Amino acid sequence: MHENLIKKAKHILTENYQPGGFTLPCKNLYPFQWLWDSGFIAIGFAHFDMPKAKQEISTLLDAQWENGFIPHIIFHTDTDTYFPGADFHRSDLHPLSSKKYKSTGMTQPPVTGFVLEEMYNISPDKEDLLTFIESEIDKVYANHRYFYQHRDINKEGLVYIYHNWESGTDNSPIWDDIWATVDSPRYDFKRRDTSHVDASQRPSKREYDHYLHIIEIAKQHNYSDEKIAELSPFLVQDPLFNAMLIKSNESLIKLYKRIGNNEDKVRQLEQWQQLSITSFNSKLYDEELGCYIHYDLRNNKPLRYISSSSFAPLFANIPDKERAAEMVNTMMTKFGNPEQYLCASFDPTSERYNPKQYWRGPVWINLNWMLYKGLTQYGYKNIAERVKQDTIALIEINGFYEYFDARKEAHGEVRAGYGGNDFSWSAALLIDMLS
Ligand code: 2M8
Repeated sequence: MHENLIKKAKHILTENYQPGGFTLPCKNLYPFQWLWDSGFIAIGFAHFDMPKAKQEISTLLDAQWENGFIPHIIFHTDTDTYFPGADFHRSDLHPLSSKKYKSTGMTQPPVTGFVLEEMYNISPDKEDLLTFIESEIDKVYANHRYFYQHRDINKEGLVYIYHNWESGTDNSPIWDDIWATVDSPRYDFKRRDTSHVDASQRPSKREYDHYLHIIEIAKQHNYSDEKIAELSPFLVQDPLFNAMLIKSNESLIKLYKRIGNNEDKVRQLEQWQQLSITSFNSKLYDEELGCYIHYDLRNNKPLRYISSSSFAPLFANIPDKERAAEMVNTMMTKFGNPEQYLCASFDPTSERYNPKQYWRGPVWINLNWMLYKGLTQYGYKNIAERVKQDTIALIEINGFYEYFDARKEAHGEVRAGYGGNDFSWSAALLIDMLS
């Protein structure tokens, strides 16, 4: 079953793999290495080419800074086909940044811990994988220590993101409330993304002004975490980001126990984990909406919107069974109309929903993959199966696009897969779902 799809998916990953030991998210559109893309890509490669899966993670972790931080883009080449590139981001401003690689000064959802566990579970050769994990795991641990030391300003076990690009869900309508409070300058710059894909499917010029403005503030302070926490107009506790950290904590605990002789680290991880889960459940759950939401630390208020990020905590085992049932009910009521594919990235009943525009509504395969795993874990077999079948259908009808229209009626004569084509994580995670 689906042999041709799997064959095509493997071909895409292999084609996007680069001599530098990493994989492009998508040719032309994203010409470097991205953090969470790399994690998902490694899971895909693990099914048919473990050396590449390992290399992907090793290259990513090789770009880690001395303080444990892992950047969101690693600029392996000098191409100027992406904006903003290395010269804009200037990672060299931070005293502890990598001397070997140029990068951004922001990060992305911390997936690396659970990716190592997924690779271990996939591998037929457990001994070999454990040796690999032993060589890399302390770097991931150092990354988590960085988060708890520098990004948890209230010491409550919840870390902040200071830029929408750190969330991975770049132009989510959730950020509109924040942009309304920021008076960013109007910059003069040349976009590159809109020369590769349709501008109406990407963020607006004004949104890019905000994106650049926050980076300028961070650069003025040499990417100091303390200064960023004090000055960034964007300072958010994101349920997707924090759920990834919690999921990865859990994986690190399991893997360290398997390796043995790491009691101190296990104890520390368990402490972080307990505080994080408790605060996550008390601070980020919205009883009335019946799901998790974002918290705006800068303006001290919850951002009460439902997005696919609201359900990611299922993947990280965060809600109890009763709460999980409420969440599933919210999801099916708002997103589960049979005329729609699961799962739109933003609440389809909201006036801010846009089914074609990037993170403002379309379905994304990485979120579907998490949802599929989370629902399965909590025993929602039928809904999990629907997420899986919808994912397969979207790719079968359109190809391996970056994101997809959630409305069934949109698929037919015209293509309703958007953004870049031959997109790596769509390929990688389909391989995993079908294996
Ligand atoms: C998108 O983000 C980049 C900036 O990081 C961009 O639009 O230029 C997002 O979808 C992000 O989640 C993803 O990691 C990246 C590469 O696929 O593209």
